[in-house]
Amino acid sequence: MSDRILYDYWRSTAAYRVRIVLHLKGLEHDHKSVDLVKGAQSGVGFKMLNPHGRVPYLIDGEVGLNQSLAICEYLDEVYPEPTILPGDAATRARIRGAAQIIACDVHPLNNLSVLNYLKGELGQDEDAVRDWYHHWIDTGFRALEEQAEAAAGPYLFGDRVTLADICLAPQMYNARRFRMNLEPYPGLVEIDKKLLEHDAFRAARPEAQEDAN
Ligand SMILES: N[C@@H](CCC(=O)N[C@@H](CS)C(=O)NCC(=O)O)C(=O)O
Repeated sequence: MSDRILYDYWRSTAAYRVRIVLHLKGLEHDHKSVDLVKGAQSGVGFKMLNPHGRVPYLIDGEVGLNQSLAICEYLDEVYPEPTILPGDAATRARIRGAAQIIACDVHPLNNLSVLNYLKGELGQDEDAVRDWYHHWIDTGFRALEEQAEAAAGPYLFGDRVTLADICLAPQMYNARRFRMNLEPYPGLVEIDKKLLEHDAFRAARPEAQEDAN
């Protein structure tokens, strides 16, 4: 049993980011599945740990942390090799900016509780919810496509995997899951293909998780 435990769910986009970083840095860890479909995130047990009631939540020895970007940056500071924030201050800020397009501007509008609110309280049908989902991904992907086309490759910021790629791959998974047409973003598709050849990304993908169903 490891003293590093990731509370996650196989289909959680935010937890997927943390899984990639753990594998990239070769950090041993155990998983505890929080079944979001059954509402386990709102259960007393999990909420005692994380009052925000969301995954991921990471325990690293004495340290307990929520929020995927905060966890990824914590892991990068404490276990710096290989870094996910390479380069000078300006480059690191650009990498964070690209990551935040997904993590702050796209994902919060498309997470489970938002979709349930649209369907439930606001009475929207499946087509309207899918259009909403695609719309917010499109706004983010259009901006990132420019970065992808300017990149020397194979990844968003050159030849090293960064926090931006770590946010991109899970969002591409979601876009495919919700049957989005990815033709308008050929640069992102190309980068995602390369990322999925990377061992850390393969190990972290949803279907490779024990709680996948
Ligand atoms: N900003 C948070 C978002 C966390 C989040 O929304 N997690 C989702 C799964 S991807 C969740 O736990 N949703 C449960 C719910 O909406 O009830 C992060 O990056 O960690």
